[in-house]
Amino acid sequence: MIQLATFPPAFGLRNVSPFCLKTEMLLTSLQLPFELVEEADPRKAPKAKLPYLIVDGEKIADSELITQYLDQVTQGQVYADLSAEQKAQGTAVTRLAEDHLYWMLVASRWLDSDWWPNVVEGFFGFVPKIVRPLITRLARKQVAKTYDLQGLGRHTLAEQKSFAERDLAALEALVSHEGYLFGQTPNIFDFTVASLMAGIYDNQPATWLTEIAQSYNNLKTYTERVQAHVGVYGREAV
Ligand SMILES: N[C@@H](CCC(=O)N[C@@H](CS)C(=O)NCC(=O)O)C(=O)O
Repeated sequence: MIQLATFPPAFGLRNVSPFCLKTEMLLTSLQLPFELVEEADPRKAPKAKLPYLIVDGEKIADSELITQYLDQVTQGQVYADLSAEQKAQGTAVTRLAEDHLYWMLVASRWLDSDWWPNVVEGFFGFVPKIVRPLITRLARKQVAKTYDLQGLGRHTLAEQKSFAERDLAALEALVSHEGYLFGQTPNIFDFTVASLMAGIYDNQPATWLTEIAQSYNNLKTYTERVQAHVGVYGREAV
């Protein structure tokens, strides 16, 4: 049985990481039997990030490499019916979502001082209480450094928000009013966008990014549509 290592629920989200949720959606849509296993400490992952897949004792890390692996073992089912142009567009959208907008989701949770206590509670419950203040401070410093190196961290918050608006407007314009990115069936690229947006829309309490995203109605209904189609939701069941 395939196992998918994901974070424990946090912030009202059953599956808190967009990369983990995307992979869960993909495995479900491919109808491959799998189980979720919780890993609270990403340092235990092969590349110190989640998700990773465990297949016959072998660990495959990184959602994109997992996607390639699943495409291979299903004889090309992941990208079936996609033209070379659609694949190229999907890859470009993935980079926008995962290498740009995603970082503002991280910053809106970790680097907003009002939101930060939720991160401590949601992500660091597994750390012994005595060392938690030290460990969380160091982890936050590391995230701030990464955000700075990425480049977004060098902008004012108002400027970061304007970058987020342009990313969201691009996604809003790309996603269809009724169907999915490339037709009437969602595929891996829809899972990429919807899993990120589910985290942005449904994390509790709202972050500054949630508030900005609320006005993108098309994106919001699309995010719901993708989750409903696959039957996999980021948020916890109510
Ligand atoms: N490129 C990786 C990104 C995975 C990733 O950034 N995971 C985050 C959670 S959303 C993580 O594990 N972060 C822990 C850390 O950086 O310490 C993928 O597609 O799997």
